[in-house]
This record gives sequence, C-alpha cells and structure tokens, in this order.
Amino acid sequence: MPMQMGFRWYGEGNDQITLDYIKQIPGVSTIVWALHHKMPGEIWEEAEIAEVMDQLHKYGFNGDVVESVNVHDDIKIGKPTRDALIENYKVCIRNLSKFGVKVICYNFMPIFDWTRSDLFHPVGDGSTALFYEKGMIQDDYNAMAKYILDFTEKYNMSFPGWEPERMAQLDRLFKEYADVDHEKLWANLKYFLEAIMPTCEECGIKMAIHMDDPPWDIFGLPRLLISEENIDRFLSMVDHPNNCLTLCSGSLNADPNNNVANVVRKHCDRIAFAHIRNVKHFDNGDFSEASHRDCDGETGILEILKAYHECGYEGYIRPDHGRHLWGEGPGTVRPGYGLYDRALGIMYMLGAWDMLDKKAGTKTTL
Ligand code: DNO
Repeated sequence: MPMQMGFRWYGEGNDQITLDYIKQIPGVSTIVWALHHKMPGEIWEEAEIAEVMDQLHKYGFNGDVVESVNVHDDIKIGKPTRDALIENYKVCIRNLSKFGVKVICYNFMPIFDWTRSDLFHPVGDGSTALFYEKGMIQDDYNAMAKYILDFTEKYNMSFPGWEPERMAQLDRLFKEYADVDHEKLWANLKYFLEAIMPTCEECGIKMAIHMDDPPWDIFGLPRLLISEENIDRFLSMVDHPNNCLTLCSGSLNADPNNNVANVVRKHCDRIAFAHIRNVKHFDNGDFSEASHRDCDGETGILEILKAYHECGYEGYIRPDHGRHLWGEGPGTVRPGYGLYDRALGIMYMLGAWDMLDKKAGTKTTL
C-alpha cells in the first residue's frame, strides 16, 4: 500500500470548504475528519459515524483517519473516573473500526491543544498565518484563552480542543493538574495506552499521538511529545505496533533543535500519520507558520519528504496549517485551514514525491 494523501475537513455545515472543492485537488484519497460536536469522553455513535462516511464515499474519498478523538482530562490527570472514560474510548474505537477507520489521531497535552498568540499574523506578502509570540504565552492563561475564545465566539466557530465548556473551567482544571508533573503524566499516558491496546489490535486501529504544539511546557503544564528523546521513550514505553505517532513536522520543529527527518528515518514504521507544516523561526523564540516551500521556513520539508520516500512510507500524510490567501481571513476560514495554501502544499509535496519516484525508479499512484 503506498502512502495516501489526506485533507482535513471539519464536516458538513462546519467547514466553508466543500468536498467537491477538495475533490479537485490532485492526489487526495483520504478525508481526515471528526465528530466535532463531541466532548471528550462522549461515545461516538454508529449512526453518526455512518452519516459522515456516506458523505465521504459519495465523492470517492475514504474516511480512514480521524483527527481527533480527544482524551478526557480525567484520564490525563489520572482521576478515579478514568476507567469508565477509558471504557467509553474503547467503544469509540470499536464503532469507528466498523466503518473502516484505520488511524485515530489524538494528543495528550494538558488542558490546551495547539497554542498561538495571533491567528492571522501578516506574513509580509499580503497573506496571514498563525503566529507564536513567546513573550505573550507566559503567565496569563486566562488572557490567552480569552483571545482564542473571543475569536471563536465572534465568528461563530468552534476549535477542536478549545471547547468553551472546558475553557469555562480553566481555574478548576489548573488546580486539578497542580500535582501532575512530567513523570505522572507519562505514567497516566502509559496506563491509558496499555488499557486500549488490545482493543486497537482487535480492531486494526493505530493510535497516533500528535506532537505537543508548541513542544515545551506552557503555563507550568507539563508536555511530553517534544523531542526525539521523548518520542523514543514514548514508543518503547508501550512497544506495540498499534502505538504510533502523528509526526507533525511543524509542531516538533517549533523547537529548532528538533530534526524531523531524523525521527522519520528512525521510526518510520511507527508513524501512522504525517503532518507536513513549515515554520519560520525568529531569534527571540517567536515563530510564524509558513508556506510548504522548503526555503520559506527552516523545518526542512524536502529532507523530511526524502526521508519518508527512502523509508517506503505507507501511512497517511496531509498538508498541515497553511497561510490564509486571496481573501481568506477571519470569518471566512478556520485559522490554518484555508483552501488555497493547503492545496498549494499538496502540489508542492506531490511535485517533490514524483521527482523522488523518478530518481528512485519507483512509482506511487495517488
Ligand atoms: C492543529 C492540530 C491539532 C491536532 C490535535 C490532535 O491544527 O494540529 O489541533 O489536531 O492536537 O489531537
């Protein structure tokens, strides 16, 4: 099975980009989807899954990859309620497998998912992109959350991982995480994975943990998937073929010391899902997201693609955040998830991939 190209889609009535538009991008076979109305811990019902699958199949897409089935904070904190929540997670795995899902992307970041200080920052060419100003993500988590939530409220959209119901309880959540240090979070991650691995094996589903974004502790909360060393630890901690990675190049390389191509070469068989995102670094620790073109950032996009090609990568890949172009902006597009730059990203990746095929005398049919 060759690698498959995916495109993230937020669902009917929840994404301005329609499936018939996505269909016109060359090479896309997989829609990366989720039931975005579900809170962490809730069961994904079969009928709800079937409805989305029918929409995808009508266009000839598969729905092999779900991003994300979010993990409840009680599991991350290690509260006594976690066992019942893990049982619910297993039901989700079983239900998804009945409709052919192969990969579940998730993350194990305490409280916050991806974190940025500016969602539409000028890139300098008339477009905008997600931006992280280090100085602004220091002490005041309420201010940062308010910025994101005001945005979602103003434009009547929700962001996965930023559920207003959960965000309304930030102070309580921070208290509950007070004694969760790195080691405790590792132990809770291990407990969760060991509990679900038999179900994953039985269902043929790979659990693919997303890198922490950004890859360092924020607001005093521990983060684990932040470096090659910690990825090694994660994979050997639960050394099971269904325990895999969503290797997000941009999240990992937000720390410029991380060499993503090295991780690909070392762990290719455990990467179920590849996110390709480019990052431009500034000396003071700030970073901006950039086009997928190699020279527009420092993530090493070509070297990463070369590593995947050399390893005979057989997983799913998708362009990750792009810039907002040609009239895309607040209210018309989800930050990072416009149509145009992600489509350009796919063409860039396929161009590189076709050339790698040509050089190696191989052929990938996408
Ligand atoms: C941001 C995404 C993340 C990712 C989750 C996975 O755009 O990369 O929100 O989907 O962290 O659980």
